[in-house]
Amino acid sequence: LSLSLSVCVSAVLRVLWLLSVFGTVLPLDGGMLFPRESTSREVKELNGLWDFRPDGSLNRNEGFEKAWYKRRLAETGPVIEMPVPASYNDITQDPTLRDFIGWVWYEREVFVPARWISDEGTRVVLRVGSAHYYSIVWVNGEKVTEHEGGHLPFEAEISSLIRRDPTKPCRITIAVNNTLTLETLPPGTIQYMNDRTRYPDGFFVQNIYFDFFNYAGIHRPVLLYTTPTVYVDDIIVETNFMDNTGLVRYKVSVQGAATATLKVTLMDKDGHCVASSNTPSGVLKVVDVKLWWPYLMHENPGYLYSMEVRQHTSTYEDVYTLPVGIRTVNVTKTQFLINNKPFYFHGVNKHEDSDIRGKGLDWPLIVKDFNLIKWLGANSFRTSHYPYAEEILQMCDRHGIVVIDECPGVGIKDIRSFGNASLSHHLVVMDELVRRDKNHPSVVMWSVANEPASEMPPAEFYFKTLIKHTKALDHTRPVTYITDSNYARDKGAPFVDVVCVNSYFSWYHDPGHLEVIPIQLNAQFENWYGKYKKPIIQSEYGADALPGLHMDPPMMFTEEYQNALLQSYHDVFDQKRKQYVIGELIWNFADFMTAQAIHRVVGNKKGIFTRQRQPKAAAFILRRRYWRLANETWRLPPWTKYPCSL
Ligand code: GCB
Repeated sequence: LSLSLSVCVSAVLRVLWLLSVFGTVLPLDGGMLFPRESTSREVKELNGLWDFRPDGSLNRNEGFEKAWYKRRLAETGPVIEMPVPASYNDITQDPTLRDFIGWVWYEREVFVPARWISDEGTRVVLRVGSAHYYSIVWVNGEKVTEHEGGHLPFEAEISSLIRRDPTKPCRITIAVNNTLTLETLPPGTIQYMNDRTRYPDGFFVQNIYFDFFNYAGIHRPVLLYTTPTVYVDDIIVETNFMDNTGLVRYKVSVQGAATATLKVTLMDKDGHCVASSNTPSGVLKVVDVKLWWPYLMHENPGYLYSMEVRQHTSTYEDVYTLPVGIRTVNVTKTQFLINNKPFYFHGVNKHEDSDIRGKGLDWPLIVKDFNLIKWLGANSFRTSHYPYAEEILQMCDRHGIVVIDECPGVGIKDIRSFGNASLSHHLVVMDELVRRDKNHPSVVMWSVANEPASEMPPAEFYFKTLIKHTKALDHTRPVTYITDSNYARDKGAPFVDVVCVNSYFSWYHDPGHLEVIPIQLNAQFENWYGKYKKPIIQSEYGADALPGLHMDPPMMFTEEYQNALLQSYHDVFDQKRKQYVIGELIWNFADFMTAQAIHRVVGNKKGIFTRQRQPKAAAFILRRRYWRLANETWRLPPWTKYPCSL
């Protein structure tokens, strides 16, 4: 009976899914689809060396007072060469630039292809992948846009501007300010030290409440791209399946014309059309669907179809192709289901962080990290503590690496950061994040914050509103935030779909006492589950280890201690994962830079890899475990490169 009942319930749910109106609300202007080349679109990357000038004036305002954007930056004063994308902090030998707070100015001149200028039917868009944190952009001295917040893209159409004087090269000036306030994400405060007997004139510091270096600059590619003036502005897809049939609900928005003819074609990997339509929204049915599966869960993980959207009017044609993975995500009281099968997160927490580049997008690093993730047998990561580059999510889509997508809500510790201004900004950041990442099959859950002071009274309203808003933006994915607060006092936990807990037993608490782990970790899980009856992910745990430092019996900071701590945690995970623990994410994948502090020896050393991506002993412990977990759950057949020696 219960079987036929559940079949009946799921049939009803599927029908409801088919009938439901599109739930996704996108209040922002423009869809900001990832720029891709096609027969109707061109992309011109502006990466490389830009002129750069920090505004070292006392009030950091000279650039605006003297309107540096009005002429070439080199004419305003001394400039240096600065690579884009990259953080500027570690590029020079100048400690004041490493720790600089305030406005820095970037400038680059670019020749725009003549056809882009002469063809009035071409739209030219300037796009910045991300810049930390507040950015203002001018083209030929005219302001074209400004954007608050790092980690997410922004763009401006500049067609008419560059057409004004076609003979001139196009001068792009970008001013970026890394100052954090109580109302930015992440929050911070500026503290002026006015005691002249102790500090030099004008001395101030940026206080932050998070544990990574506050890298700044233009972190992701800057580019120009074109579309026709009538263009595909956004595509939203939601996927489902019924028996062998895949269902792709889609909605296309077109800008620039009241009517346009559309052709939507879904193609498999071999380029064969599997479904098509000519309406701006609808449901495509895919017979004998190949679902999108996580790495190590299927012999063909990360299967992607291509959705070609071709729209034309009598004069314009635009073509945009979106990769589409067909999969479902559901959460029960004790499980996380992908394609209706229980999924256990065995993965890592990462950072965008590396030598010299800081947070700048770097392909060799990205590919190396994916190779390490797969070597490790990890099936997932969390974008601690901010959205990662879209290019990284595209890799996740292709490789089947599951992502918990986190917004930059890290370090919300001050009660003043729970006010209306902070909340409104946080909502906008979620709008921008969901707008950017909604179509990635790898993204299975949103995380709206990391370790906020969630026991403070205003946290209840704050997280209720934030989580509700995120669910209204995207009803297909669960929402969480990462907590380290007391289970009994946590104000936001009632609203999350999955409880994500960070804990550092025998490290920050009871340092050196590994023997407390079984009892404390067990209590942690029982308490959270007992109160909320929601599945739990151990979203962080770990210990610092200096590579090459050894002690037996283990002592803190040695490789042995990191190993022993991990193994004690694993013993408890193994009991609880049979019940309601649905994942474990090590803190951290690799060592990373932090602010200077007495508890940090040139950065955080909780990586299982060094910052240069070499393994510590713990990497091998984790590798053995992750492959065993994958094997136990899925009985990996010979198609996986299962390291037999493990
Ligand atoms: C945490 C934070 C993370 C830190 C980590 C640590 O709870 O979420 O940002 O880096 O602990 O190592 O202290």
